[in-house]
Amino acid sequence: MSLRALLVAALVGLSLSPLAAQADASFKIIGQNDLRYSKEHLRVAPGESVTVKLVNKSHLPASAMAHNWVLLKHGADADAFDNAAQNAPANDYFPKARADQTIAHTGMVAGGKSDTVTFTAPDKPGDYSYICTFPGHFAAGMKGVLTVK
Ligand SMILES: [Cu+2]
Repeated sequence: MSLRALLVAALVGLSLSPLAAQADASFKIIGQNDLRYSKEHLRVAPGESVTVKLVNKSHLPASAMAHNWVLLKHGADADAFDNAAQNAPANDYFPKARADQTIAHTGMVAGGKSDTVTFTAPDKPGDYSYICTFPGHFAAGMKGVLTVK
């Protein structure tokens, strides 16, 4: 290999490595009939661009088994949020009045469908809860934790 080729190789390596370090975090989460997310723990870096794709693999009708993915801010009361969600069936069980307590959320996803949301991870390290607000799902354990570290 010539010196020139070595230099080119080194420059290509230098330009690619920062891109690799900045790669977005991307997660695919599946919901079915068992009222659990397939991933109950996600880990991301502070300020990182995060993409979550929620896939509903249930074969039941949407009125019986739909799912969403709602990421709450640190310190938000998940029980109170879920209670408010139950009073918002016309808005796909997403309580607009409490939108300021969320970081990101998908829409309500019917069986066989998916929805994807992209957001910026919080700068503050810590654990952030995510929940499904379809009636009864959070109470049954459809929840998880996104750790920023
Ligand atoms: Cu659900």
